[in-house]
Amino acid sequence: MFGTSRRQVLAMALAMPFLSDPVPRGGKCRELTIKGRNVKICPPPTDEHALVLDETVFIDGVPLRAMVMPGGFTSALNQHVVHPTLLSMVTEAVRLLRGARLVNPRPLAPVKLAHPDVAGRAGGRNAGRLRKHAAALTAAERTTLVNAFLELKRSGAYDFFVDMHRRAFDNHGWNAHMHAGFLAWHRAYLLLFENQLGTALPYWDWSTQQRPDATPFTGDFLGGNGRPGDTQVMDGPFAYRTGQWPITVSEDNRNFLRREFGAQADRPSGPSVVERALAMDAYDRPPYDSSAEGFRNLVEGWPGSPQMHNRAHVWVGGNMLGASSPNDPAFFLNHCFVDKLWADWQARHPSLAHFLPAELLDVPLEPFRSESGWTVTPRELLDHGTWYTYGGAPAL
Ligand SMILES: [Cu+2]
Repeated sequence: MFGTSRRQVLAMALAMPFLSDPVPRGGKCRELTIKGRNVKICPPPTDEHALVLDETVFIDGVPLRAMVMPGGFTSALNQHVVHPTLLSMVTEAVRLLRGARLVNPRPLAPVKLAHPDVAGRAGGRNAGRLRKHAAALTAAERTTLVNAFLELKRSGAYDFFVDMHRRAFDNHGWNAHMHAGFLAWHRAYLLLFENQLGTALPYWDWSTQQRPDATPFTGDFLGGNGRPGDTQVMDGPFAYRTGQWPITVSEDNRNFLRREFGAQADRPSGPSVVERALAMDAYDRPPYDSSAEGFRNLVEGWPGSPQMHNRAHVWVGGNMLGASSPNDPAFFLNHCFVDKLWADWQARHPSLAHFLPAELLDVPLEPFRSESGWTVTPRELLDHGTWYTYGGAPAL
């Protein structure tokens, strides 16, 4: 037997304190076998600012990108939950790989992207775009949207967006996650993406649309759940077998879209959590990370992890768990709803600061400036209405 029993793992953890310490220090690298895979765990660098752990955890010799966060760790394979120890993080990663090979792809060469028209907003390409509730799209609108996704994939631009998000996992220039910048970064990301798409993104209100076989997870839209075993999505336009949606930028060598509804969270967050978030009296508070108390952190989903945004990723499962989660078009419908919640929170609290910390308000967001020449700051993004508006839920 190659597998490691629970008792063996526990015994090893006790024998190697750095495997079970929340933030381990010192000691030598250790090797162990989990489900037949060779796992090496090295003590993280002692530099407190070295939050990204590139050379700390290895599966069959390939480094698993990981980060230290308050209360534990997170890895590129399962970015939306806190793992209390390095050992629990890597054990989960091995399980998710299901025998696939971990890979660390090189960054893709930047693709030339047209950017949103900042100066002439009123007449810009985005102004007036209506982002609808996913269930309010007509059949023709769904077809237009699906075809736009497939065309972006065919052109290579889609995979560049996946890569941009994958690299943002450990980008300290502008933190896209576990940071105050989460909402502004993703608002910019969606705008740039929508601009290439040429049509408005809809939003998936996961607080009320929780059925695994209903919008947006139908055969004429995003397709449904993955099959048992390898969790491969078999229906809809993004199934690998259609030949139109090969996964090329990923943490591992599986080239098919995967989903595993409900495997790690029984259902997405409901209306009461949404209401609690909308009632919060601050956009964000120090230390502006995954332990902060405020709207941004609750909507991102770290308190009571996973909640809201994180929980939608976790509920869908498969590709949605990792740093390259935009591989699943569901990513964009989730983030569109998260962006709408920010707009809803702003409308409910007109006198509060709509983005914090103030010193980042006028700092251009990255990598949008350096990689696509689009200079945009959180301040320029605060009024979403200059770019697009949101439609309401359809009447039942
Ligand atoms: Cu996300």
